[in-house]
Amino acid sequence: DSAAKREADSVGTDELSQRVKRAKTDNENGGGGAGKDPECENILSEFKTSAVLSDSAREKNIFIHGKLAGQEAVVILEKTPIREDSLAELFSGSRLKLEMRNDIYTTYRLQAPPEFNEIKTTVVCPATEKHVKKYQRQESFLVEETGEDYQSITLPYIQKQSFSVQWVHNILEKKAEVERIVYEDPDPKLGFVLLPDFKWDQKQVDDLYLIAIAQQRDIRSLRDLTSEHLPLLQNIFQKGKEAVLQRYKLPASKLRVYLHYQPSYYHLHVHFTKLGYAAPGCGVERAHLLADVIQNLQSDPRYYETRTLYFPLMADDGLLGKFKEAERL
Ligand code: GTA
Repeated sequence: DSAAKREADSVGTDELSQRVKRAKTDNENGGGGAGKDPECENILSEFKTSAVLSDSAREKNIFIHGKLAGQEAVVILEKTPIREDSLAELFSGSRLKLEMRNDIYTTYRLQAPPEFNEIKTTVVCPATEKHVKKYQRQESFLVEETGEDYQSITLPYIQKQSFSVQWVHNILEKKAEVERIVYEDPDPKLGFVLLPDFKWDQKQVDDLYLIAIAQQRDIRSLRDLTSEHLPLLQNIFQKGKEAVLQRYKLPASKLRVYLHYQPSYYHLHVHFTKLGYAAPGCGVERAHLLADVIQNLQSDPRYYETRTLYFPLMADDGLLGKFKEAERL
C-alpha cells in the first residue's frame, strides 16, 4: 500500500537516495577533509518548480513544490542569520556597491564572499500530498477538542492519516544523523536522543533548535501522557537542559522547552529552542511548556486524557474536515 511504499522510499530504494548515498560515499572517501562540510552532487540542478507554496520577505524563506528525479518534492530555501563572529571577515573580504547617498544616509549592496552567502536548503523527496499541504500558506482555524473528541474524531484520523515516523526510527536505530547526536540516554523507558532539529543550521546559538526524541515508541502525543510518564518527562527536562548547558553554554533560563499539540509526527518528542527566537510553532495555540505539562500531570494524573485542548488546523487539513463533519466546529 501507499504507506509501505512511502516507507520503502524513505529508507532509500529510490534513485534519488542512491545518488545522495553515492555522493556521500565519494566524500567519505576523501571528498571532505576533517572539519570541512562534505560537498555533494547538486541534485537540485534538475529540480523543476511547479508552484511556490509560500514565501516570506520578512523571514527570508520560500517553500517550493516541484519534481526531482521524477518524484514529487518540496524544497525549502532560507537565508540564514548574519553571525557576529563573521563580521570582521565580512567587512574586509566583501565588495561594496553604492546604491544611494543622501546627507548622512548611504545605502550599499555588499557582495560577500560565497561562504557568507549560503542558503539553508531542505529537500523533502518523495513528498506526499500531505507535505505539500503542510507547507502551503493557508488560513487556519482554532479547534476545541474535548477528551471524547480525541477518542472519536482525532485518534481514528491520526491512526490512518499521519506522516511516517521512519525518520524518527532511523535516529533511534542509528541509521541516520548519528554524528549529530548531542546527548543520548539509551534507557528504553526513560531514555531519549537529543539532537539538532533539521530547521537549525547550528551556525549560531541565537536560533538554537534541538529536539529530544523519546526511546519509547508507543507515546503518540501529549494526549497519551499520564503520571506514569513523569519520570520520562523529568529525565528529558533535566538531562536535556544539562546537555544544552554543557554543549552550547546556554542556561535553562534561556530555553523554551515545549511539546506541540497537535504535532506533525506522532512519536513523543520535545522541542528545545532559544528564548527570544520566534521558532515556527512556538505560539500559545500550539506549544505546551514541558514544565507546565509536568506540573499538570502531578496535580492530575489524567490531565491530558480528559482536558479540552485547543490547537490550530489549516483550512484543508483532513482533521479539520472531520471536526466539521462531527459538527464540532
Ligand atoms: N533532526 O529528519 C529530521 C526531521 N524531520 C523530518 C522533522 N524534524 C526533523 N529533525 C531532524 N531530522 O521541529 C523536526 C521538525 C520539527 C520536529 C517535529 O522535528 O523540524 P512536530 O511534530 O511538532 O511538527 O515537530 P511541526 O513543528 O509541525 O513540524 P515542522 O516541520 O516544524 O513544521 C512547522 C512549520 O514550520 C511549517 O509549517 C513551516 O511553516 C515551518 N518550517 C518547517 N520546516 C521548515 C524549514 N526547514 N525552514 C523554515 N521553516 C520551516
